[in-house]
Amino acid sequence: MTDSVKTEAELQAEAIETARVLFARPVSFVMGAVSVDQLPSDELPEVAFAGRSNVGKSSLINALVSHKHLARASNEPGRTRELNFFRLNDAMHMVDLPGYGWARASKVAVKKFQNLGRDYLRGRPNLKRAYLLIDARHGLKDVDNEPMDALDKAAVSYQIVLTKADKIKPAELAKVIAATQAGIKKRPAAHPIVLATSSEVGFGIPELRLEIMQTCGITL
Ligand SMILES: Nc1nc2c(ncn2[C@@H]2O[C@H](COP(=O)(O)OP(=O)(O)OP(=O)(O)O)[C@@H](O)[C@H]2O)c(=O)[nH]1
Ligand SMILES: [Mg+2]
Repeated sequence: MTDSVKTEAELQAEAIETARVLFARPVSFVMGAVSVDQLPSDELPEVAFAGRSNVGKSSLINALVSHKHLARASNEPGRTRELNFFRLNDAMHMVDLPGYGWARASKVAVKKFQNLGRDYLRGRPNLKRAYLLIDARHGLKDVDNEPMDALDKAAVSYQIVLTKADKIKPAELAKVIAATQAGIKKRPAAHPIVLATSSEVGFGIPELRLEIMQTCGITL
């Protein structure tokens, strides 16, 4: 018998493949909620994508499901103003949140959709994890402290995902990852590992799919 025990690397490759299959399953837009009284049912496990305006939240959702235009991405900051819910394989939701730190809108309008994101993050029982996106070129900025403080205070698990990794050299990326990991060390609700991605070239996307699948407890 040559029924060999699988190596760690083989198991990881299999898990990555299962996650790829999950994210190739049917995905649909459920709704855009403009208030927290309108959210869809909270029966399915859910993950949400938060971060500064223009950091690449909508693009990342599109990259995960290999669709170009499922979530509306745009160069115009403040594109996403609602909580946009997407259902994957009738098994989980992904939520595209409005961005923060966007100066070029009326203060009242900005506050309204930023409060919406904050209220959602604080009060959603089926939210398994928030992914807080940070531009790999810039790393953590002061403006990112507010959402991290709120997530720590509400004890909502979150993980930092660097975006637009294609825009910097690998050596710089390694430095930003290390600096970001150091920057969140004392944050109680932050996952210690910082992931790096590029929606443009697909870097880090298979690994993020696996993280999300495991976080939502999905098996195929
Ligand atoms: N080079 C590169 N560009 C990216 C990447 N991800 C997003 N972008 C670009 O960044 C811009 C903003 O992307 P969005 O996905 O719309 O950003 P968002 O975070 O959803 O923005 P808001 O909805 O305004 O909060 C778009 O022009 C994208 O094409 C990436 O990985 N690499
Ligand atoms: Mg968006």
